[in-house]
Amino acid sequence: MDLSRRHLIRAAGGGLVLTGASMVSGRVQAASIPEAPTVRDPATQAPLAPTTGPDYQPVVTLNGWTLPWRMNGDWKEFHLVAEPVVREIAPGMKAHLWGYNGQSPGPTIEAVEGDNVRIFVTNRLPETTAVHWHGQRLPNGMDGVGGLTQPHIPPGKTFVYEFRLRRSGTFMYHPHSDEMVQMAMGMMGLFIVHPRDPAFRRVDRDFAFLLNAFDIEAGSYVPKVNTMTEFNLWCWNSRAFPGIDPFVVGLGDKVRIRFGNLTMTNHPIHLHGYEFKVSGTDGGWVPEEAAWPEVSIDCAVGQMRSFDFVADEPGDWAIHCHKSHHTMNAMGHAVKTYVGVDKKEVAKSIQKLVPGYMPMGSTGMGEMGSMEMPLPDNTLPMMTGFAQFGPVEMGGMFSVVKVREGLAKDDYKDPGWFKHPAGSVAREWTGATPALVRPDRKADAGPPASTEFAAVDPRKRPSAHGGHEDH
Ligand SMILES: [Cu+2]
Repeated sequence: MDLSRRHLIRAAGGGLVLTGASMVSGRVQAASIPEAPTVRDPATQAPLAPTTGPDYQPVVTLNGWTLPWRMNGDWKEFHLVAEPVVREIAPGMKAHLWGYNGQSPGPTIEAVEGDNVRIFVTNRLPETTAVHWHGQRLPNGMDGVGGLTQPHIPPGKTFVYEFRLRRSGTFMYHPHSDEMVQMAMGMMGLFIVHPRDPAFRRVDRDFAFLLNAFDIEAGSYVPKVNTMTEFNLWCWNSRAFPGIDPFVVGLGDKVRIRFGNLTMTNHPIHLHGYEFKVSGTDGGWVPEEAAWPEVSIDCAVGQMRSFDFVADEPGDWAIHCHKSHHTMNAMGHAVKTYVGVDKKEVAKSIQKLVPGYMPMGSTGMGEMGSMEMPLPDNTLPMMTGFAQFGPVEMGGMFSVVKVREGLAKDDYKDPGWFKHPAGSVAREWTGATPALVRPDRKADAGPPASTEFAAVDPRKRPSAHGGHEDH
């Protein structure tokens, strides 16, 4: 039997991905390990549409890719390679991490409820590893807990995991061997199981990412693996804004966004412009009658959530973690607050000692968003990114859901910035303004200082001449 044709997987972009040793006979193939494809490009790769078995809408892994597989009899075979990788966190910064098949996170494993999966794991790390299939129902010996359910996988060895996918849903994989170090180094991946019934809670666009965090000092490349909470890079799929790709969706599309949290703290993920419903967790589907509407969904450590909405409002809608320190890149938390402090005089004295010293933050930190400051090697500005109206002043866990009319079904290309209908953008008021400054202020006194604005006490009745009566 010529198996080779069946092992061609068609990428949605039209490209063909050849997986496995498809040029050899079935018998040899059955005894061999499938190829382990590698991707290093940090851009979001086209999803892999199914060519055998039930149809499904493939997931788009944000700044990632789906692992090709081969069929071997009744088994869907995958090959993960645990290895050191170099990951660009955002343009201008690279991290030396550990991951799978050339990338952190590893490639997304995608299959269908009822599939028999055989996953080969080769260890190219300098220490032992093991892979836990988070959320999957499986025989205990396939659970991947080093020491407890299997021997740790020594460097250079390949282990094989075999189990049947009993239910559909949003799952992940991560090490359970020197777990703290290996997850701090970026080892993790998504495991999406589609329903056997192609119509079951189907959407038009399905996105997935993992929340992860690193502590990498400016000028260095390797994460500090002992950091517990004070991370300086808050990432989605080991990328930080502006390195995170947009979620491109067509107007009217049914959209699902799935995410899992492998950081050390919770993240309230907030989407602007829509209400949505949580459709699933790593425990399974939330019955439709049990889901309530939300605009933010908090995800605890080790949890996964998927939420669904209909994209009926065009625009560039922000999606981000609502902890505002998590939409910042590397920052010094020890910096004092200078809001309201006039540092002009003291800055002059400091500049005599430290040439090039810049006083900052007297009016807030927003000035950093538009400033070109020299940075140390291999780090990211704390707040950055530009859009059509100016600096976005963000970093970390931030991206944009771009909802556009007339997109082709599988078009995930960045469509650029939203063209707002005339008159629909917030604008400067140029008409008559009610008295905001003290009535006793001279009209030709120039722009008012903050102390010259009138404090209006709503409990006091305005007097006939427009000011306020004191009692
Ligand atoms: Cu967060």
